[in-house]
Amino acid sequence: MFPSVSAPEVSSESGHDVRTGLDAASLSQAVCDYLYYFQGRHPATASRNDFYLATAYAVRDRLFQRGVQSLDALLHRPDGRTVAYLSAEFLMGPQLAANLVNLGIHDAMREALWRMDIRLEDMIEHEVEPGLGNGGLGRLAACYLDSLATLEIPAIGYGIRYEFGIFSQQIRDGWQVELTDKWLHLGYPWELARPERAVAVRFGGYTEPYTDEDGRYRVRWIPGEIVKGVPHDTPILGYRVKTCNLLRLWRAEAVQTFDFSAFNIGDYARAVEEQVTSETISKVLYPNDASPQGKALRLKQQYFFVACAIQDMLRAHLRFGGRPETFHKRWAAQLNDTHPTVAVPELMRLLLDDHGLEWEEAWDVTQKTFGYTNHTLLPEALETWPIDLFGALLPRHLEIVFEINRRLCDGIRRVYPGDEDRVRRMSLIEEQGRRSLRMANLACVGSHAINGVAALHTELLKSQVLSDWVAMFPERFCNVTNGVTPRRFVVVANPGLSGLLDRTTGDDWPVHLDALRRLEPHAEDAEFRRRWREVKRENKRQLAAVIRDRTGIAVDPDSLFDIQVKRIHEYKRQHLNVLHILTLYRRLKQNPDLDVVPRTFVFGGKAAPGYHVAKLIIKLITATGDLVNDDPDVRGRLKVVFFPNFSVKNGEMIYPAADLSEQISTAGQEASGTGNMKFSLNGALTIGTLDGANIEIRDEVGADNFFLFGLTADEVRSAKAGGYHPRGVYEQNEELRAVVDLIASGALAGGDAALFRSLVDGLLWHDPFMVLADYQSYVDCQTRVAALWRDPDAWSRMSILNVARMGKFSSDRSIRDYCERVWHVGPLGVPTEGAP
Ligand code: T68
Repeated sequence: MFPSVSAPEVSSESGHDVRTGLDAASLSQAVCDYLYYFQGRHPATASRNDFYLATAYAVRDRLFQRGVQSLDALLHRPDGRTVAYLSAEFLMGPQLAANLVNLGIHDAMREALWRMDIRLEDMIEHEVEPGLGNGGLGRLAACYLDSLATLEIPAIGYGIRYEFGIFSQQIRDGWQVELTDKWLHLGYPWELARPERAVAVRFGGYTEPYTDEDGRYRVRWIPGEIVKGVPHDTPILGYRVKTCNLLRLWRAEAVQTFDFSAFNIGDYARAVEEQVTSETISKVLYPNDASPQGKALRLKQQYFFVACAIQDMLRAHLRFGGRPETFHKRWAAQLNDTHPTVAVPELMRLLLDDHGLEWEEAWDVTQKTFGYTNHTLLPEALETWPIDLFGALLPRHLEIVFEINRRLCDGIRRVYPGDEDRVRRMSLIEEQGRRSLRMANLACVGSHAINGVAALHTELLKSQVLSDWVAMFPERFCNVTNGVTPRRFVVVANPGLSGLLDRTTGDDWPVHLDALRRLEPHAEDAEFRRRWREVKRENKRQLAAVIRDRTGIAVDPDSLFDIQVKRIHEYKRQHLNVLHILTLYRRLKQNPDLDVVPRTFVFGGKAAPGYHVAKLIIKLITATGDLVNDDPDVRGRLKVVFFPNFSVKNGEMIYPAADLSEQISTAGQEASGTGNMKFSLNGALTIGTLDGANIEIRDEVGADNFFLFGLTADEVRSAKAGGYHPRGVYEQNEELRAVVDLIASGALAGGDAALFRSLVDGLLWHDPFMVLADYQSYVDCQTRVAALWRDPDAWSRMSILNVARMGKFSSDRSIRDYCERVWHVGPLGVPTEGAP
């Protein structure tokens, strides 16, 4: 145990202390000291980056101080579990402003920097975010870390420290161009490398049986390659609490930097070869958010971070007196989708081979340790690994997987004698085509809890994708609807609204989001509505300035800001949005004096580099902008903007400026969505389908305060089963026909009718996401939106009620649900009912 006396006390607000003080004087001294003594800079000649780093280091000290004390408290508690959130992605976003807010020193730091003639806003603006995730799944992991710390649940996020995160997106000639991300370029001040905590990870080779001293049959794994995992720790402080958890990301390095035998004979290139191949593992994030590519390097990444994490957890457990067979009493590990699922055979391997447990005991520990969260129903997104590839990389794990499968199949046959079809469906091994390992099945069999991320999603999982698993293990299933952190997405992102909320409802809403209900009576107060609009108007003005700066497009802050930002995917239907824009455009062309509501359509989001249709949709959006924005008949009433490089940082600017949130996926496709929550929490009204968490948002805010359109998931299914003919829909709808023809004509492509041909043909002949089927309902709904917009008081009233009723969608509520339903832990790891 660490002696707790050595830990410095967290100082009070008034204590003037360079290391720990939270007052402006201490902070400015700390920043200065970093500049001088750590960075070797004089304030007079220091660059903006120098100041940013010094500021970040000063904040980081105060975080780590709390981190050390949190760890100390953890080590002294008698029992209870720590949560390990295993995720291949953590999309953390910028750290400075969020940490200042959580520490409660935003104003003190502003003052501290001001004394040095530095603006805090410039420091915040300067920050480059680590884009170590693709989208919703990675951002959810980050929101959950924030809530875990805020709820004072001991937790650690385990993942990969990619050297290159998600690409940075530029738009050139209307097309997406990918540039390498350089988040480490100027130094990343929030992390601390811990080379002394490095672990070894093995790959390849072969296994061999042997008999141990007690005459027991054992297996050992002789690896063909060993790589070092070096942890890099980022402190995760909760909001206005002392609990500070860790995000521990692993970087792959060579075990020996030089192969001296090669070096000595003069082959320098070969000497560093091992280093290069080892480091490749954590080099780059795969930029696909849906269809996995089955690449060996991706499997290596998955095993790499999982092996590091489990070793780290087991080491801590044993070091503090735990025994291998009580591992699950100290750790609750969550699998964020199937990406970390190789953790199941890895824990089995360690317990069996390294610690000599019997199979049944090891399996019991393993199942009690893991929970599995599914994030998608898309069949193409369910991960599988070719058996030959898996076995070549992880020969011992394959043996263990085969044994898990043998026992699983025996179990199925016992419960369903003669039902070989069921055995085939539930088997961990897909035997059709190239034999492969089904990771979702492995996650299901290896976990005591399985959850979807919104009520509809969990229902569909249970009735469709995982129905066999529900039949056999009904008690494992539960739903945990996603949530988002109101600290980052309101307090940090929308200070204008936060201030108004504080003054109106009191300042406890960031941690008790249900307190926003207190806003409801104010919806009837005309003066309050005016102030509400003022906040929104200022956020829109700021976004308009940024849009002008980044795209050259001038937009009117008084127009309706109609926004769709998320990954580009056919199921998310950005092209349905475009069809509506073109409908309005055509109406204006036919009658330039038509009284339309001025709108600014903003799109943002990245397309996977190999997803051609998604990239074509981006081009369609920018081409629509080119057609519409400067058309004299439009007279500036419609503007279409593609905001480049959507990221957490850009999102923090965009959500607070939205009037209308586009959540228009085909019903049954979007597992949950979390952007829907961020928009609504910032006062945007939602136009959406009955999909994912939209359903629950609508339930909470009230059907009258939500613009609903489109087929339901059931209707989509029966429409498809009954033979859906999009061409027929097109032929029978004159306006739809006209806009589709407009796209097909080449009018958006400088006369090149071939450009959007594949997109148009896809819609007319297949339309798997029912874009045409939902077109009319969507356009009609948009007409209702426009009508409401003309009544600012009615609009504001609805906007206020939306915010007031969003309490359920705090990630704090989601984390409480996980604690209760899945992890069985409480604050500081105190066990709750049902704990193993
Ligand atoms: C998203 N999934 C869901 N996946 O699409 C979204 N996938 O509905 C949900 O709200 C969110 O998860 C959180 O639950 C993703 O974001 C990925 O990013 C991804 C990445 C790699 C491989 C597969």
